[in-house]
Order: sequence, then structure tokens, then C-alpha cells
Amino acid sequence: MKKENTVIVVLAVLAAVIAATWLVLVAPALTGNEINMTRGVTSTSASHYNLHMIVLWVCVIIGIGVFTAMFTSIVLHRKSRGHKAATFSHSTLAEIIWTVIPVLILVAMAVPATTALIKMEDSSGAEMTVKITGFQWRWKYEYLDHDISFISALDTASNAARQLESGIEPASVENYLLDVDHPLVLPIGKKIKFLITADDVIHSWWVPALGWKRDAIPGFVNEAWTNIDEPGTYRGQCAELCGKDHGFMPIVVIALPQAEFDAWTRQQLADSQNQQQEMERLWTKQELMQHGESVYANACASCHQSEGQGLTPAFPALAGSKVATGPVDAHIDIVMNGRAGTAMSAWREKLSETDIAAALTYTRNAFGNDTGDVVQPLTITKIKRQNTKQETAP
Ligand SMILES: [Cu+2]
Repeated sequence: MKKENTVIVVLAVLAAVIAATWLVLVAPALTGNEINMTRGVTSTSASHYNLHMIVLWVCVIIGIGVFTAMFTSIVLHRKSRGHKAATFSHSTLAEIIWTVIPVLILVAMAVPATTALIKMEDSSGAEMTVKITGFQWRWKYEYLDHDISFISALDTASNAARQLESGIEPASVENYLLDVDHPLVLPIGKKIKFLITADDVIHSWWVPALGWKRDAIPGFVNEAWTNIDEPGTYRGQCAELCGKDHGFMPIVVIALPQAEFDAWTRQQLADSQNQQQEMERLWTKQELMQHGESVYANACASCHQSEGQGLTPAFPALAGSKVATGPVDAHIDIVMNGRAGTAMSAWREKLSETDIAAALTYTRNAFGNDTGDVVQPLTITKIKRQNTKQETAP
């Protein structure tokens, strides 16, 4: 090879290697932000990362080849050195080469990609199952093997800071819009299957560190699985545009060693027994008003506004409204089952019986709605049981 050619080849190789090294190593070290794809914490995310790196290096090698050829032609075969353009218009050999080589490269990359995809879809041999249901705008988690279920919604601090009138600076809230009241707690080193669905519109359950994302579609049950390697807190979000508060339904997964997970499940069962007892006792009006105020702030205020003034035309005012000051049975029905054709969704699965009773009592006695009505959690429980009976009756 001529000396000039060698210099150009060496320069092209160096440029490509420097660019790739910059992307993968130097830029993250300088900026503190990962520019490259992250490795994640599961076998699935690791296989995606490895695939991505293989493809990246294939691209680097192709880049070296193409740029070397290009710059060799531009610099060494330029017109000013007396070179004339070739006049041939067809070369069967060249066409065969530039078809066969890319096909071989693509086939070589498709083999590991397909293997990873098949493994991702295979949830057989799972040791526990969690059902995930998306609602506007919260997630319900049901641990099918442990008799545990709860709703996970945006945490109170983020929820307060996102309301403009609160005057709270979002930057002052840690993990702003990425924290929830009840995180999904999972054990590490265990194959966990997820059954993912939705109860209103399409949502999408996505935690990047796990290495996948699945749509939650009403009427469909999508499957996915994970096996988390390291304990930690992993955050994600709903990844499907699902309405007004789409940006406010984060996901938090806490991965714990098995023993800690077992302790957590025992605590959850004890808590749910307490909740059951709370639901069955008679509450005073003052207790319901106090609890109702916080339920209202978390669940109702984003549409009906903090002082019940509403946001016309989509979200009617509750202050002085016919529903909140009218017959209590009709009010309970709207809150539990929603109102067709409006933005009011059904809350029976999204809030506990105690929360629904407290929110009803609060809205019927706050904002100048002095009805004096008290709705007991037990009343809501009875209505819920009746409805369930009617739905399951043959
Ligand atoms: Cu959503």
C-alpha cells in the first residue's frame, strides 16, 4: 500500500474508534449522564444491552470501511491530481458483493436478536404472578399468590407540587413525578410473571431497568416476566398517552432479597386486616371529614379543583352542585360507577371503601355544601357486595 493510503486508513480507523469510545466511555464520565443505553438489572435487559453493543461495534467496523473508501477516493483520486472519472455503468460482481455481504451481516445479527426475543416471550416456570391493571391515572397491583392487592398512585408531595396554585417549587420535591404512595415490591432472583391489563383506556407499564415495556389494554391480558438481579429502587412511567393526567402515573419497583420480601408480605397482610377492621367500624363525621380532605386532594382535586370550583366545561363544580347536595344514593352511584359520556370515571376499584365514604362525606359537607350527610364505609361495602352479586348472577 502507498504511504498516503496507509495514513488515510489509519486516520479513518482512529476517527471511528475515538467516536465510539467517546459515546460509550468518555461522554458519560464527563457529563455524569449515560449517553449509551443502560445495562438494566435483569437478564432480559442485559441481553438487550449486549445485543446493542454487538450492533454498535458492527456499525463501527462498517463505518471504518465506508469512510476509508470514501476519503481514499476523495483525497487520492481527485481531479487536480490528473485522475479521470471511470465510465463503466454496470458491474455484476460489485452488485453481488454489496448484496451478499450485508445479507450475511443481517442474518448474523438476527440470530442473537431472535433468541433474545423468544426468551422474552417465554414466561413459563414463573414462581409468582402479579396482575397489573392500569386505570386513569393509577396502577393496581394484585399478588395472585399472596392475597395482597393495592393501588399505587402519584405520591402526595409530587401531587401537591404539580398544582400551580400550591406555590410549591417542583424542583424542591425529591423524585418529582417519579414517586408513588405504594411501590410495587418484588423479590430478587425469582422469575416473576406479570399479567397486564387496563380498566378504561390503553396504558403502558414501563420500567426501563427491567428491559421491557408492555401495553395495558382493556379487555386483553398481556404477559411479561422479569427476574431482577440486584436489590434496589427502579422507577418508570406510564408510556401510553392515556388522558389528562398521563404524565402523573409513575411506577416504582422496590426489589428486595427474599427474606425482606417475606417480611413485607407479612406486614401487608397485617395491614389489610387492620384496614378491614377500620372499614367495618362506625366512623364519626369529624373522622370522615379529616380523611376525606386528603382523599379529595389526591383523587378528586386535579379535576374538580382544590375548592370544588370545577373546571368548566369538562369538570363540573362540586360547590353547591346538584349531585353533591342532592340525594345521597345518586351521588354514591356516580362516584362508584362513573358517568357514561363524561370524564367522571368509576372509582369503585380505584379507592378503598373507606376512602370513597370519606370523599363522599367530605364533598357533601365542604365548599359550603352543608348537607350534614355522613356516608359510612360499611354502606359502601354493602353496595359494592350487592353490585358484585348482580354482576356475577347467572
Ligand atoms: Cu396511563
